[in-house]
Amino acid sequence: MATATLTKSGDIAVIRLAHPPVNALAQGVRQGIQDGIAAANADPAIKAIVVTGDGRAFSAGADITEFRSGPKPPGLGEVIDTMEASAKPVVAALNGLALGGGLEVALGCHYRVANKAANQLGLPEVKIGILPGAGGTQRLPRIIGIEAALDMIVSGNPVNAEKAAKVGLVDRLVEGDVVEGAIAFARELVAAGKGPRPGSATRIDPASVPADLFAKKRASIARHPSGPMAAKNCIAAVEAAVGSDYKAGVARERALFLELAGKPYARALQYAFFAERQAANVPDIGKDVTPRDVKTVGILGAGTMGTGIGLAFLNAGLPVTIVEANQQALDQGAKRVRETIESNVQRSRISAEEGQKRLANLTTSLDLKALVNADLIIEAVFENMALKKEIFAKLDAVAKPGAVLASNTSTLDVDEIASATKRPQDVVGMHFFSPANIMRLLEVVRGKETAKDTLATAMAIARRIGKVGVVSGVCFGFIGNRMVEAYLEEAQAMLLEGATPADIDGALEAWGLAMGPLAMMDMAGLDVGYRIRQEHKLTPERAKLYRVTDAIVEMGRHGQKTGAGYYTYGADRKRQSDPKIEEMFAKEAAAQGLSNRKPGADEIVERCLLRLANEGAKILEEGIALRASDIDTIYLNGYGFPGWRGGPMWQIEEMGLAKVAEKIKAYEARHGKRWAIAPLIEKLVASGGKLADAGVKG
Ligand code: T1G
Ligand code: NAD
Repeated sequence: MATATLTKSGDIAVIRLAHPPVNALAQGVRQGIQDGIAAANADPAIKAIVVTGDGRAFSAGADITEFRSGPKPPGLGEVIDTMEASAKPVVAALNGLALGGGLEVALGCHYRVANKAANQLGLPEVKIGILPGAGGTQRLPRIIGIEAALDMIVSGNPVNAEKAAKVGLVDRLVEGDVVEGAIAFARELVAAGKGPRPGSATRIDPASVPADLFAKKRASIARHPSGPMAAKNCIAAVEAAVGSDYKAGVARERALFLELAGKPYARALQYAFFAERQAANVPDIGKDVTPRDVKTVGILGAGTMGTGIGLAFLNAGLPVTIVEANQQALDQGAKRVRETIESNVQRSRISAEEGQKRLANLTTSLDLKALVNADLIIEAVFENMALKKEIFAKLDAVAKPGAVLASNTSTLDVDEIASATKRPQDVVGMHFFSPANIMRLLEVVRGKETAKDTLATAMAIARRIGKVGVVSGVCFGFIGNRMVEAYLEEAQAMLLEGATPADIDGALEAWGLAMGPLAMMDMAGLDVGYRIRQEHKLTPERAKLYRVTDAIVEMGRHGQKTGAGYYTYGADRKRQSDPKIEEMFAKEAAAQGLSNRKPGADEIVERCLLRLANEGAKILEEGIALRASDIDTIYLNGYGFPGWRGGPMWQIEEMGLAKVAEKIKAYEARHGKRWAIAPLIEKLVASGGKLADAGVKG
């Protein structure tokens, strides 16, 4: 149900937006506001109007699900203009988040009152590839000043109620019931004879704006997470507020909005928004499955991952016990955890009190028995099956009944690990990404015997610690790393064809990836892949592709940590091309009889992308991934894939699967069977189907 209701509290009318869960401004809500304003103005007993939201939000803005069908009248801009034109003062009572169109509604009110629950007030439209399209780019600068408004609109980041009060976005902060507070505020206005105060009425004097403000902002958005369009148009819209009257400014805002709406980058970002939320739905795990209660967390191993995972839980307020086999490793790991928390305090990211709380929540031990009370135990020891099985057998003896036993393995078979226990139903993979306290992705690996409530617990805890949980079945590398294998392999092939590491990384980074494949390998450590290749015998074709990279590792060049890998790294950690490496590839190419065809930037991007997506399609068909959008969510949150490109699966769907199939086959003809097309793509081409419909529903 989407509506806005009108009630009366004496001489004050209260309009309440009601559209659970976050009062998105669907048609019924817009109509309700418009009707409410008209009714309140028509009622002589009413002196002022309060607008608030039902439940936990004021409003999360325009209803994104309406974007595809196009909005029905009344338009939001029109509704807000009606509100602002009210002859009786309108006061927003910000009872919770107000984002996008939600904040624009509040800006259309003449005054704003908030309590602490209004912890997210912002215009995040840029994050979904558009700009505030209901007057926000014109009213916000008039109300809080051009610089603060420009920052909020271009970053899309919200402010909390206190900050909002400081910049003049909120007129009064109240404790307790915000509607009561807003009613009292409205009565004071009436008593003082203060009427409407339309935000749009102010004129921004061009002389008050720093001369280089917009130029500087433009220079700062080269790699904006929303891509090359939205932030640019946001800046232009705010610029249009300077010196102009509101009407002219809003006309410019509209034109700039229309340049973005429905365009590929915006559609990709909106798809990504829903894909992320969809990933939380596991079809056979309904609301009837209750996640287990997690109050305390145990972690095994205080290495890179164990400490990062520990921090992720401490940051979310959970008590953590880290158990190690080695005193020195334990001391070092604990030190790293403490230093990270202390540096967060020093940089004012958290208060000293919060820092103390987090530090006090950390316990360390060399004894597995310290985990007897843990509700969730995450193993992050060396990547070795025998060791992991030994540990899970021991955990089985120690952990309390019902504890969830998770492994952070990146490649090993979770079913085999579970078989070391008498409770395989309690075992699940929780594959964090490094650095685990920062990266948002968590692959939740569902074993053959993983119980539904075990899986539900892992997914719920992911959300609680601010991660995006995505379910994967068991296979080598799970979803993300299995795909990355194909991608890295293609990069090897192109190095042998004469592209330099800088050509490959440069092409992909220019296309939008945070980091190209070779720089990524240098960062992760070239020895990591080397060891995996040694353990799992490669086919002769693959071994040939990796010959130079193996030689680089054998020279002691393990990447950033040794100061050299594909690139060399100076004290500033910036990568520099190394002709020696280029020569090594050229020599090997000659030995293999390959001609130097030096693929260009477009081909580099296309081949990397198609290898990723082709492997993704295989993973989808095998049921390892539940849906194509889950695969994209993994790439957007764990692999530096830009949101405005939607993800590898979205990309090939956009290209058109028939064309994609043609290209893959052409590459197969040129490069051989590593390019074998995923049967699913062929099937979908034949049936005219879509990847989006290929996985599970729900
Ligand atoms: N439209 C439609 N559905 C929405 C929605 C929206 N704006 N916001 C949230 N939902 C759904 C969401 O899909 C999920 O559904 C449920 O609400 C709970 O969300 C003219 C152009 C508000 C911070 O970009 O950032 O205004 O999965 O799980 O973690 O200028 O949702 O339960 O079926 O995310 O507490 C601008 C987007 C729109 C805000 C809440 N607004 N939303 O986070 O819960 S454009 C945004 C969010 C605009 C005007 C324009 C977050 C949240 P389901 P959730 P949460
Ligand atoms: P690491 O070498 O940094 O740390 C492993 C730690 O485990 C060491 O401190 C070691 O002393 C400790 N350990 C060994 N045996 C133990 C035992 N019996 N009991 C308690 N502690 C013991 O390794 P890492 O990079 O943190 O990787 C850990 C796991 O996480 C591996 O399975 C790895 O595949 C996985 N993983 C790593 C990454 C990454 O980027 N490093 C990413 C995702 C997953």
